[in-house]
Amino acid sequence: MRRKSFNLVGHTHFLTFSCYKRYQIFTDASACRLLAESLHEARLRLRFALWSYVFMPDHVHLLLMPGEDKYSMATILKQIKGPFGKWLVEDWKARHPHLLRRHAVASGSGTVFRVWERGGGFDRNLYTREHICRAVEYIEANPVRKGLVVNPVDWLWSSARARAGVEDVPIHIDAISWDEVELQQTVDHSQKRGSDL
Ligand code: NI
Repeated sequence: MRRKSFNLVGHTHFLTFSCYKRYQIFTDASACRLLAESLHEARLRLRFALWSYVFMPDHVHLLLMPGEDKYSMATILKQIKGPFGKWLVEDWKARHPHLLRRHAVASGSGTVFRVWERGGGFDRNLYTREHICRAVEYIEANPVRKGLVVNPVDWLWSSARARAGVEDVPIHIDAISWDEVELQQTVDHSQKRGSDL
């Protein structure tokens, strides 16, 4: 992680991670479906709530709330990104071997295929209504800012459609637990963070 984050109860995490060398992996619908599947399985296994997301061509934003009191963002990220990476490499081996070449990195005596940028990406703790609202807006407006669509709901791979009530969406989102968020605003965060800052 380039930015320190904290595995604190009741905190929302705003995650950003990018494709290796910013290659545009997610212009391919089957890559999007594989990431959706990986995210779905991680969500079932680790019981986090997904509040917002967008798959951009070369990066991903997620806003999630871990469901367990004891959680590790490193584990959550690994379970989302890891299976996807393996499946994508298998898929490309069969369908697009030429695409795989640019992801090949020498490792020891062999070759590994790098799908994600190294370093894990960014992880920000959010714990106020204002910051969470702003993050959702930022995430869902990303395809509009990049000129990919006119309205957020026009982008298939974001939570904007589900939020607008569209039922046929590839990934369902969870309702934001505002009660939990409000509760967090009463906690003194500077104390909890301690010397980590
Ligand atoms: Ni972005």
